[in-house]
Amino acid sequence: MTDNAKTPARYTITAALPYTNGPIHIGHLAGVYVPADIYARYQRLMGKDVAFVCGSDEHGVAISMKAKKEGITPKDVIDKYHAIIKKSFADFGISFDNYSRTSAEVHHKTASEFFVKLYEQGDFIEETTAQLYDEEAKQFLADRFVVGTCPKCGHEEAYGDQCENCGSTLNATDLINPKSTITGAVPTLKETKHWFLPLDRYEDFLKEWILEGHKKDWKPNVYGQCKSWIDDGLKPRAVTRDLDWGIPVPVKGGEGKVLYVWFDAPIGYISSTKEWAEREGKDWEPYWKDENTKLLHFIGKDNIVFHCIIFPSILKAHGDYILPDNVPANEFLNLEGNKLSTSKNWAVWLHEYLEEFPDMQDVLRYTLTANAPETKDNDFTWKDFQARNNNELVAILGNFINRVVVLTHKYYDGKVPTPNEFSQVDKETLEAMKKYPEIISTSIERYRFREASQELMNLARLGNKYLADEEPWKVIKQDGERVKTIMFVALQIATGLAVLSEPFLPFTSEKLKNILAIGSSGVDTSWTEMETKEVLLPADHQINKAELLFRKVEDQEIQAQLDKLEATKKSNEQMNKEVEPQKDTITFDDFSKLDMRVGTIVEAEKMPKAKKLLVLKVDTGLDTRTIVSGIAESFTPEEIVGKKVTVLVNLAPRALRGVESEGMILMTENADGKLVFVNPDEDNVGNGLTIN
Ligand code: B3M
Ligand code: ZN
Repeated sequence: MTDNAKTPARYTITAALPYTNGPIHIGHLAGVYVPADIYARYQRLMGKDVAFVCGSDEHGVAISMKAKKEGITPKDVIDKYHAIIKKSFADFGISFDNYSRTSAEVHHKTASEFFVKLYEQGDFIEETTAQLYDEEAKQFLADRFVVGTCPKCGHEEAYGDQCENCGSTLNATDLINPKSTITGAVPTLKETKHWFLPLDRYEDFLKEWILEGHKKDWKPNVYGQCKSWIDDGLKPRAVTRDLDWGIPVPVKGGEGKVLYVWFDAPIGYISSTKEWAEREGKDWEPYWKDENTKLLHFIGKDNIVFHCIIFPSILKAHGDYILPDNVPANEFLNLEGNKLSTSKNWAVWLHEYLEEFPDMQDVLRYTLTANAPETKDNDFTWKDFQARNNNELVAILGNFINRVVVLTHKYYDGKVPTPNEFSQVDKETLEAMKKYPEIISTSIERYRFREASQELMNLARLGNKYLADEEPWKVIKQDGERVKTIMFVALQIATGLAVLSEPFLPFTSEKLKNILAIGSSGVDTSWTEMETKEVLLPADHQINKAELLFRKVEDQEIQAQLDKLEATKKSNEQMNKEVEPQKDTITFDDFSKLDMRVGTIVEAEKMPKAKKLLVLKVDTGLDTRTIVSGIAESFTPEEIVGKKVTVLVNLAPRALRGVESEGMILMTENADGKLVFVNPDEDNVGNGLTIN
């Protein structure tokens, strides 16, 4: 059934620990929690021993920043959002075996012990280096406390530890034009001691384990990212920070320093497993140390490097732990054509959804699964949500079940009828149904959840078509015996749907099992039995009354959601319109140092793998030189060749992604926020003209 050679004895399934700096939105759900939950529920149905663990990620600069912004303490921040997140996951039916938090004592202890063990084994390099420092805030600038231009892709909002645009991990000192996010100041350099994990020492191990060992079974997006980092060469990474929020560095000389959040957070999976095992009276160790355990990390694509390169290197260094068998990372989900953003409030928040659409968890689960960003970024639209609900859940699945249940009550007082001889169509329909457990299993085992959800809907389609073709409501008038057989077959399909929908639509599956009086309330049919069992729901079995599985979503409800987003858009625009304050004055002497000339763009091409950058050749009158410009999102190379532009020619050259840029093209933004060239009156000037 699966392409795994041996059957694992148990599954340790982790879902990325969300930062407690804001609530959960649909991007998190589609990328991580819904697929992880489908997988965990499925393996439990297969009778597997599963530990599905998660928890709140409560350290790191994301939390400190939120606290500063709201004028409260980091502890207030984590308590507030941990509660919101934990409740919304539970209400949404994410079936974690344990949801912990990294502020828990068990986690501080586990992470500290890990650090000490690696320290004592000599796995770290201890080094004093110059780090970015904010003189005004009197603080070192690590991680999200500093932003700057990514040296790899030119993204201007890269953090000190990572560029979320290209996924690269960075050291803060790699950033071009770094700026403090606390004060806006340009940082200075100041010496400080840290512990580094020398990732270069793990290159051979990573090559063998990932590049050779997982070429076939890891998703191409995950494998490809890993390959490019390993091919680029890995560098030592600091695993400690000069911050006041986090787990104190537990070794001599570590006073006043904390562990880097990405050192402690993945260890949170282990701590969460320990907490669970303790509560359940189990031994946690096999879940992390037994080779026969399948360890899986469900994450979003921005977390790949931490789960595939850094955490495995830490586990490897420790020596006692197993490595992940797979890291089925997803791409991103957008909302109505725009990137989801917590700070811009461009999101559908889970806790709000649950209030606005009570008892409709499965509709969101289904929409996010059917349109999951598994192989590329995808877009969530409210229209699609409505269509998935009205045209699939209501019109196909809901409609089929309703007809079966209502007719069974109408004709037989809710008792499953005894069938007569099966026709060819009956036999084919029952045979077709028996294939679904395997079809859906295969998709799930391959982490293809959208495909799996569509197969489930295909089974409902099969049932719908069967009823529409056999028309028991007509046949009843002339051939009552035939109708018994038709209804018997239809009831078998309804039972199959109750069983197979559980991982995807757990609330619906539960309701359906109650209606059919199966599961805890009566006849028992399991996923695996479905293939072999002749009869899923026996004759004479009494079912319960029909109950509404899905309701139609009306146009006004969708409009209300769209209006809400429109209001968000308006208020964001309003904020953007607020004119930036004037910068500090400069002297005339400062200004006259700028040497600006009129030039002509003679060549333009896109910088490979950089969304924003164009590489230009500009005739400045002095020479023809290369200038790298961040305008690729506003102009195509073709449309700007031949354009006259103003060039700052005496700007110190700097390398952008390995290309030396010798000057700057002057641009400005028009009232709509669109970039435009500061260009001279095109026809009347020649190259090289000095601008005064
Ligand atoms: N909290 C990052 C994120 O939410 C981080 C994941 C940790 S998983 C160990 O994207
Ligand atoms: Zn980047």
